[in-house]
Amino acid sequence: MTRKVIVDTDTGIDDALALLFLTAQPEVHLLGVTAVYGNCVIDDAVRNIGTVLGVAGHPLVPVAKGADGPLEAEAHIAHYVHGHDGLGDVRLDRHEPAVLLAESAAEYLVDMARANPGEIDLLTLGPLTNIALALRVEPDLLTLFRSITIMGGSGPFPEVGRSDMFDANIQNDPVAAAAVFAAPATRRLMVGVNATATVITDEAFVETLSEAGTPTSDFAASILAFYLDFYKLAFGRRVSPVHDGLAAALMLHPEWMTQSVTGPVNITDDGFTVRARVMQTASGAPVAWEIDPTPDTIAATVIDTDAFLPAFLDALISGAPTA
Ligand SMILES: [Ca+2]
Repeated sequence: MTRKVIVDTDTGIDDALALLFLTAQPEVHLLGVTAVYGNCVIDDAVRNIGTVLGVAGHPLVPVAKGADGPLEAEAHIAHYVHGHDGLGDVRLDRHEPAVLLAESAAEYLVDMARANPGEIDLLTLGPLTNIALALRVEPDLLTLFRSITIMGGSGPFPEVGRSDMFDANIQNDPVAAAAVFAAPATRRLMVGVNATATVITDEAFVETLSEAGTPTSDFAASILAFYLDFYKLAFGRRVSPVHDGLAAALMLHPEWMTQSVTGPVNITDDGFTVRARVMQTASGAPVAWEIDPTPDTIAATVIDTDAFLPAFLDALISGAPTA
């Protein structure tokens, strides 16, 4: 079965890998890509999409430019994570998309959803600003899409004494996130940092990519090296979580999510960090306050890493299937 997919991305390093993974899947028809600020500034996000689509062998996929900052407050650009250009500062030959649409990302999302009701899977890999802007135009946007898969959020509350990784996509635009998690949706899947933090690539993974020597694996290895250098300060070793690649994979393969929880998601701000959480404790009990009863979101909690990682590696090596 063909899967029609639109990706909204702030095209940093793990976003690039997610796009390479998707374009390597024979069943995926990538209809378009929308750009948002986040891992880098918006113009770099657009340029990085053009560059990655070129490497992936899909240079003619349409691209729409979106928001350059959150609905409220200032953008925080993650240069220290993804390099100044968003792709680890290793490419000198980045280029604009061959097909850059005149309409905005939000307009494109509304038009595509209305023209293809129930047919398109939407994958979001950055702050949710473009989706929130589209919801202002079309409040039923997420019921017109076949599904929305969100890289972002933190799952249910953790066990006492444990904490989750930084939830950048939610922290960057909590107002937009609140709108997206409150909207009616056909199927809404949260692939949060609670899940992505458990799936890592390491130096051996990068070495296997380098040794394969294909256009996509060489590119993936070069940008992943930068990412591993950032995360060494978090873990003391050169590894990185597969945030966006895992979200792309779970959109296509929900069976690689061996456990999940389902319930309303609210935005929490403890004064230190902002997150999107399923309003449940780690043991599934209700939280200790009155919640906003938003419609259900499925949140991934346990991943079949043994199924996902080899498929991810294979896709980054093989690249797009030749017709
Ligand atoms: Ca991203």
